[in-house]
Amino acid sequence: MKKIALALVPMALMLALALSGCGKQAAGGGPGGTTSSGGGCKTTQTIALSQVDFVDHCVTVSANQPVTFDDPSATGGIHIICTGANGACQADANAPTELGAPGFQIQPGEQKQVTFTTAGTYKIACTVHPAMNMTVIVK
Ligand SMILES: [Cu+2]
Repeated sequence: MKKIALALVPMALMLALALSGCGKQAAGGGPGGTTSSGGGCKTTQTIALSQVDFVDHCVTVSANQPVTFDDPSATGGIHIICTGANGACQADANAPTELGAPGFQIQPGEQKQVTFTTAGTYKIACTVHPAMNMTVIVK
């Protein structure tokens, strides 16, 4: 009887460890473990466009490196992009000149490169689609 009891103690301990280990894994895992950083903004030098919207609504880019607006031929649309909000251009002295009013037009299959030289937060809009808004954080 004593031998059986001694054998059961390590088994019970291992079972307890296994259960607590599973609990920790479940708590740590989740949908948040992607490449995004900086408060939900995706770090990238490419701003993808869809037919009527930006694919990502907040991106973090590096200053003094080209940022590419990418309008795919299959899934893109016709856009006129500028700094602003809700379909209206708003001047931003620190933004690239291409983003000043009236903005630049881009069509499916085209790419447009601009370079932000000043760190800051920029609101980007499309005058064709008033609901098309995004934020670019330049670091
Ligand atoms: Cu648009």
